[in-house]
Amino acid sequence: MDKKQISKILTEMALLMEIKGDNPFKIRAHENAARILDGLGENLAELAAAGKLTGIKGIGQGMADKITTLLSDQPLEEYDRLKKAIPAGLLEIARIPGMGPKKVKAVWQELNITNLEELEAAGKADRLSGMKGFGAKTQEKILENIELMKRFQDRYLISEGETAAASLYQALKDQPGVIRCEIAGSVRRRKETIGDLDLVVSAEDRHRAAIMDFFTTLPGVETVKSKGDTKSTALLSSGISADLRIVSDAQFPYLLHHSTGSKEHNVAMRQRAIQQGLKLNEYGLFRDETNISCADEEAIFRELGLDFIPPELRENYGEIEAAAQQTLPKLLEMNDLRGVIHTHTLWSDGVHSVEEMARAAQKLGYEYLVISDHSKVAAYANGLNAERVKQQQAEIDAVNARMDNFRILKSIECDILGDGTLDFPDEVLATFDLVIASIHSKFGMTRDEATRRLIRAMENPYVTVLGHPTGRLLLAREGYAIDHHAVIDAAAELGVCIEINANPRRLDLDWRFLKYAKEKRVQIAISPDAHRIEGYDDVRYGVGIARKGWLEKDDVLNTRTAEEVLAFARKRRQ
Ligand code: DGT
Ligand code: CA
Ligand code: CA
Ligand code: ZN
Repeated sequence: MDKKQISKILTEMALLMEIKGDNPFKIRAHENAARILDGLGENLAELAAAGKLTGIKGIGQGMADKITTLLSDQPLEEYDRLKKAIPAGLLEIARIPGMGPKKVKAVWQELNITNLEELEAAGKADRLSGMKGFGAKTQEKILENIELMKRFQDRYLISEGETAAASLYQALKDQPGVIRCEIAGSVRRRKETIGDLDLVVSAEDRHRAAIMDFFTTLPGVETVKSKGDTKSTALLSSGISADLRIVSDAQFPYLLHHSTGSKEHNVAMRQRAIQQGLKLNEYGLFRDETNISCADEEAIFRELGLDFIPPELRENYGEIEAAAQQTLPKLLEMNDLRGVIHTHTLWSDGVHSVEEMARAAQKLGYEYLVISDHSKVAAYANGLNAERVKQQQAEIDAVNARMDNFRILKSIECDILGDGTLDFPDEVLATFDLVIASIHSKFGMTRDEATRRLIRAMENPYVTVLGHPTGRLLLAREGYAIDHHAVIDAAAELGVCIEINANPRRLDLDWRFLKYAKEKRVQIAISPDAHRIEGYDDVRYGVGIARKGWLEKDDVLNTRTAEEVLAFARKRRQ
């Protein structure tokens, strides 16, 4: 087990204990330990091996023992006991926004509710509203959120899908007999959420059965939904379902293309083939009944008179026409990014200091870091008032003076207030190198109101970047509706950059509007919205979304130098 998995288990244990009604100190200890592991820079296994776990502030002997047990994949008795004592459905209930552990405990003990269905039934029968701490409004909210959860139940974030797919891929690719192996489906297309995993393998016939046996008995497999010589479906313990298909190496490129999708792209490709007197399907590309041999996907596209279409673009959003005219974009790559935009530190709700965040960014090869803690109205996130802004800026100056070939830019994630004005007066805004403006409150607006609120905020000349434009939380909360085109038009006219918030829960601005933004020449920032060093990893999801939106290096603000970013911000202020 790795650090991340252990932290997840400790968090789950804290939740289980809270539902059970355990000692608050014990609960806090588990929560704290999880947080410490998340922020830990060192290698956990090495620390444990050297007996140095108790040297970490906040980790006592008892906790160190638990971590060591989990590290070595031994069963943790206390965890197993908790899981036995608390019905699993209650954990699901605890994920409903508005259902804290206290409420979960109450419905369990007073109404004997142990799963989502029972909770929904109780709500519909108006049995929740009378309970202490609930009320009619809460009941209504809970029912709404159950509705949302049911809708999202069978989908997963790209981060979850990618991790699960990558571990299957790693296991399969070196199996005896495997010639080629690829992840296909929505994960390969870098969709923001995924339904199931699709893996494709080529192998000689005689190896197929053994590869299927291997796949269906992998440690992460909970149940096998179907098993055959050419196709199997396994349900992983994470809840994600995975399809594996095995074909001959000659058929591999066609199957890879087919399984990558999207369905809409495939349909359009098949139509193009028909127009050329050909037939394309998962088994081959045929003229009459003869297969045109293609060594790889590139060859399939070439035979159809097309440039290679990167998987991210395969959504039937005009990619086939562009490939025919050789006008596909040269998509953004990770390496094009020079700086990190939108990060938080200990000054607000982040877990690392200014210097820690800066050194970590430099280590990853970045040239600059835009630190943007929350502004004062965001009290829940320890937002900065004008006085603390001054102190933070002094600290940034000091760290900048200590660092070579790296620069921290001073910024703020300034709240957009209900009327579209900003949380700081212009004199304070002027002290930042750039300003990110975001909505974090008063989501109950009409589409018109939300659009006006965003545009009014962008009209302030100190605003450089519009943060997570819709406030959506994927698979959890619908964003407020906005007129995307009007917001993008305004950004173009005003010279404001819009971010792709790269946190896999957000991925907001949605990729479906990026092509329009690009046509309007709006600059886009790829922002990890990192609250800890590990958060920098999320940039990859943002790059995936940028690529889905046809973005090239020049469309992205943080492919530019720090000086250029400063100039971009300054231009609006003149
Ligand atoms: P997901 O799993 O919902 O996130 O999305 P995908 O795109 O991974 O869809 P999935 O797993 O149902 O199927 C994988 C690919 O197989 C899909 O992207 C395209 C192809 N495919 C599935 N059904 C059809 C179909 O009815 N027609 C065509 N042409 N292709 C299909
Ligand atoms: Ca899929
Ligand atoms: Ca599938
Ligand atoms: Zn934010």
